[in-house]
Amino acid sequence: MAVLEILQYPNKKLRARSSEVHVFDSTLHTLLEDMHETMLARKGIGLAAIQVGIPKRILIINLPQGEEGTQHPEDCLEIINPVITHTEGSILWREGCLSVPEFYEEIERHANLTLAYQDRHGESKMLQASELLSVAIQHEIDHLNGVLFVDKLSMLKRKKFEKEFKKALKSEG
Ligand code: QAP
Ligand code: CO
Repeated sequence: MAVLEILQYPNKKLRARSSEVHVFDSTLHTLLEDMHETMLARKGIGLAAIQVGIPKRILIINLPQGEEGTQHPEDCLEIINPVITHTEGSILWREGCLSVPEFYEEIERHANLTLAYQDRHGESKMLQASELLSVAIQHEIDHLNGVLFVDKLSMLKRKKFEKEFKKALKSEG
């Protein structure tokens, strides 16, 4: 088990289009486990493989549950080769991203979706998602296509992001 390095904006690798997974072996399982450890260590709820430098269509989501907001590892969704087959409605959600630390902004997403994907053994699965899970799935699938949530901002909010990013760079020295 290992905590991996998370690539941060504006790293160009985050712009890669990730490739489909065809081999469901122990190397994949180790990657999924390392991604999970990395995500929890950084206090994240979702992570795509490209964020740890692996351009494969793999993502994990572990939503907090209950009053305490505990993330139970057994609730972690491991989603491979996802395809959204149906969407409905729209929803605004204040998003963040482990690859864009300390910046949060409202993004419009589909409210509900149906997803076809494969699990760690290559078994085909479907799920229906709404609210936070729906948002998280769309955010992570964007990563598989080289898209970051800040790409979806209006021109005005994008300017705000650029300004905050440059300020953060300076204060790092
Ligand atoms: C994607 O995001 C997401 O800036 C996952 O300093 C976003 O886990 C899914 C994080 C919105 C659903 C809704 C961000 C942690 C974590 C930060 C994350 C930070 C520390 C983001
Ligand atoms: Co992200």
